[in-house]
Amino acid sequence: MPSQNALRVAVVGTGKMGADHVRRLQQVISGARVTAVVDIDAERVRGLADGIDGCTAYTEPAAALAAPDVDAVLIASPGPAHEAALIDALAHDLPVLCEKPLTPDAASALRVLEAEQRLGHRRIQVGFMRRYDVEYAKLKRLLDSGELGRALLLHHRHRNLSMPEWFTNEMLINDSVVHEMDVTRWLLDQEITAITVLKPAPTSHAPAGMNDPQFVLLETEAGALADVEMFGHCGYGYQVTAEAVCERGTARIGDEPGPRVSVDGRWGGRITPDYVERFEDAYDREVQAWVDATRQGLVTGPSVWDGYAAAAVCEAGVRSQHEGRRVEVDLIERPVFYG
Ligand code: ISE
Repeated sequence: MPSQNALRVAVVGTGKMGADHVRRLQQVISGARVTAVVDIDAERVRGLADGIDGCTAYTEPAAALAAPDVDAVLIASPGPAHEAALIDALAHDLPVLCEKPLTPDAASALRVLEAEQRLGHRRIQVGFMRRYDVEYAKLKRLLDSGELGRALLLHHRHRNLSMPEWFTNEMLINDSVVHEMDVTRWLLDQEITAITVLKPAPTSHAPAGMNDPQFVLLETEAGALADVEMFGHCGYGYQVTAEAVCERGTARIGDEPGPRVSVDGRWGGRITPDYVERFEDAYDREVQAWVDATRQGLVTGPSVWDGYAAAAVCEAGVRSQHEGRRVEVDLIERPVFYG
């Protein structure tokens, strides 16, 4: 909850995710308050700022980032706007939590990677919030413990009720499957080396021209495989699951968040409608961790390297989507700076 010497945050981009982060920072997170909101939609941003004590509305990120009452930045604008805001935040040496994707392509992600290295210390955390989901975190600990042996396969399912009408085929990779790219790298501690995107006959519920669902195959440096069913218009709810197949056993998450209700001769449960609700706790934990670390002068969580590596896989994925073939991922060597 906002307090006197709380971290003063500028939220850049106040669409669905940005507005939810403003609410979160004001009402859920301790040690932070929102002092600036930025959006090209002047009316929307003024409306938001009017409801928050000591908060100024801006239509340009640069003006907010230069404001004397801003200590840190949360970027939730569309991916193509991230690079300029990130470079500007680094120029002001401001701590950043940047929603995924870091940037929409590998070249721009590389420019951010180089800018942060030039600054000489980490400042940016990338918003791969699934790492903060309780079940994903348990799966990570289980795999790291070695109890199940070496991981051989990951099966991911990523289903959305529907997609906004401006959502494109490429965004199914860049904005949606990017999560599975990150969790695959993170769960297995391996880079992804190649990707194949397959396009089965589309559902009649997808807009004309959209290949939905898509089936994505990721290959990793140690020879594990991960498959992703990406379904943007499943029509019944938001569902994200993962299963690891290892040498001595398997582990599945995301199936049944509960409660499992038995009534009237049947059993079942509720399916969340969207990611804001399904991953609400993960977002809370992610933003609280960022605020806590920032107040201690630390940077934790997914790094610009993680954002760049995912962007490189996305780029190869979009090429595979267009060319209908397996594409190898072109990744620079990991700089010592990123450990
Ligand atoms: C959205 O941008 C997200 O990040 C969600 O987690 C994902 O499930 C959805 O497909 C994306 O559009």
